[in-house]
Amino acid sequence: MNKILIKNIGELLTGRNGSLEILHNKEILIREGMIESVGKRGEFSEEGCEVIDAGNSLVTPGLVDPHTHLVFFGTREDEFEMRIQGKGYMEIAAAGGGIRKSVKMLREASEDDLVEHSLPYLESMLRHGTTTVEVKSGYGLSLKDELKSLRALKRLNEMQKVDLVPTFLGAHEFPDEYRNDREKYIDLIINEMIPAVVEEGLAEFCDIFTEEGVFTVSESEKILTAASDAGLGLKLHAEEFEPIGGAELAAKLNAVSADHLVAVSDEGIRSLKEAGVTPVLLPGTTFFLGSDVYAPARKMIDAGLRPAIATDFNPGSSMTESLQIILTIACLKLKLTPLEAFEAVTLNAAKALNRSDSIGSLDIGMKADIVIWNADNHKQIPYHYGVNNVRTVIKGGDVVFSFSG
Ligand code: IZC
Ligand code: ZN
Repeated sequence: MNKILIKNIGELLTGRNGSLEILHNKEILIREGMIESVGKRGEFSEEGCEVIDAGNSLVTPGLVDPHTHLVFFGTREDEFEMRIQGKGYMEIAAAGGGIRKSVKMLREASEDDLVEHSLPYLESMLRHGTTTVEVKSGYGLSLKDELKSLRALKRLNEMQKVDLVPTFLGAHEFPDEYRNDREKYIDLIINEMIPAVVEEGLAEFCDIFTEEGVFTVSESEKILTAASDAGLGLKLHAEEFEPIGGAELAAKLNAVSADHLVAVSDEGIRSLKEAGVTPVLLPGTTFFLGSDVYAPARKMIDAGLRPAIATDFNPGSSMTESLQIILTIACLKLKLTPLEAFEAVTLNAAKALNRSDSIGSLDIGMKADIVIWNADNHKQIPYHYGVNNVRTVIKGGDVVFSFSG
């Protein structure tokens, strides 16, 4: 396989001792799709190498997006307009819009339709520097339609360059046919969906929308315990709108991540820290919902947590594939420094996916997922917003995208 030398790196971001560090005047040697060595400028021989000249610009790990709902069918721009006119997310959902509208649309699509619909979004993510993406099911809400979504995801993972981490989210909402029999839907998830998903090896994680008006904390505990017993890692949509104890539940069940956390309590923050749960913050969603109340990111950092951030890419509450705009929002609204924001989409995002040993850093032995930017330093990325700052994307040692003007 190919040997690549990335030379003339201006600023290099890489993980060291658990945090992201800035290094200068480095070069990177890649072999067999992995980082073989990181050295001083001019240290490595160019012989036998494909040489990429970074031209003194910024080089970072490929970005990791640890929370998306990418497998959907059809869009919901009408709700965007309703929100501008003053309607709330939960209000639109209660009126039959929201997730349930996406469920209606997805149920009418075939597995092939889902693959075809999702592919351009993944290609767009790659062009924006994202090399690994977590993707949830959750717009099927029946055995057949959840399996259809996860099978489409498996095919997508095999047919394009972005690495996909599949999550089963059958507990995203109660489908219309079970709205008056919650117990029965929960039984269906536990006794039919989880076993089928695990049997076919279609998911790594199980997630749930634990929220006032959706799944209660005790319903969530029942479902997540069954998922954990079946061998799935755990994630929760916790305290997006109301602090009902989703963070404490995430801690109690040793979830890998607790996501959203806009309304998390101080006690919730303490329990996440004690249990080692990674917070995944979704400031693009708060922005896109037109709210002014953001997750208390600084409080979490002060408590010793290291938050990841994600796009939450979905047709309702965050219609963007780009982690770059999310970096800008994280800096302005969560008050993360640009370096903390980059750490949140590299090291910390990899941790939220149980993949710290292979992605999110450019240490020796890590996967060669690398972005070369049209920028001198990392601060320019959240600063130069609303455009694509990517110059070159390298995935597993292959150049998979180059900006051409
Ligand atoms: O389709 O609205 N919050 N799930 C929980 C979502 C947002 C996705 C959606
Ligand atoms: Zn979500």
